[in-house]
Amino acid sequence: MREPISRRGLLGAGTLGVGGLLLAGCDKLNQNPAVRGFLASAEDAHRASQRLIAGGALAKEFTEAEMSPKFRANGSLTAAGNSEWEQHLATDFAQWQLRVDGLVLRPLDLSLAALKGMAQRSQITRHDCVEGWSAIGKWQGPQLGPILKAASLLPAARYLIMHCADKYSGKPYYESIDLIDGFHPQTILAHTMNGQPLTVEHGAPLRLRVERQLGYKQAKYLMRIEARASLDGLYGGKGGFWEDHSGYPWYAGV
Ligand SMILES: Nc1nc2c(c(=O)[nH]1)N[C@H]1C(S)=C(S)[C@@H](COP(=O)(O)O)O[C@H]1N2
Ligand SMILES: [Mo]
Repeated sequence: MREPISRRGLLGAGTLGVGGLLLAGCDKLNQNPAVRGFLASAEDAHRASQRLIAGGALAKEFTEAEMSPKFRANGSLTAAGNSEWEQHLATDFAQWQLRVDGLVLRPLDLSLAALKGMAQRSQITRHDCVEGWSAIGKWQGPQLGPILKAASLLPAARYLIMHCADKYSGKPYYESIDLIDGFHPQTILAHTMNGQPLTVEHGAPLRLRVERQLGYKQAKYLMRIEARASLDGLYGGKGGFWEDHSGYPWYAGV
């Protein structure tokens, strides 16, 4: 199910400089006014140029034979304590819906059936946790990009907040990514892991896979994706649980 990346801008990422990439056009991204705004803003110029050098580069993908026999679970191992999530677990997530809202034209409520009915991507990737372990697993779900398109991001949207059902050490877990990762082909909402429905310990019913970043960005127990203009005023303001509480970097490139 791996898709060839055919856009010139993405293919050229290894050889073109930042200017070349902009000219060659990462077409889809540059057409998005929010991404253009992001790239144009001076305060983000440095980060933007770093991201453009990485460009549309894909995280390495592996073969079935390379999959880890055991994929450790880490962080929260359940969202029990959240009564809404507990009720959904008790009914096998039949009534569960992912909310997509914030700076969008059309807020969405997507059931698991709806997410499974969309075009699926499957990828075998390596998960790297800052605590010093890695595991190779297979993930399946719809790409986030088409979901964002369906919701139609407003021009001011620059961040996508992943709101999770669990608390870790008593505080709500959340994460955020920018639109470059939001529209990256390997950014998927995974409902299936190693060919089985996502288990509770790995984040049932749905988690983010944003494959060019470290483990703590891979938000489990997803409930809501909120498009925002800024991270200010959201929890600790640094864009994620570990960013707020331990000073881990917001962009956690592998
Ligand atoms: N909602 C939520 N997502 C989370 C965490 C968490 O505690 N809560 N821990 C993160 C960390 S640090 C890692 S390494 C991975 C672990 O994913 P796994 O349990 O599938 O191995 O989930 C990440 N996503
Ligand atoms: Mo982690």
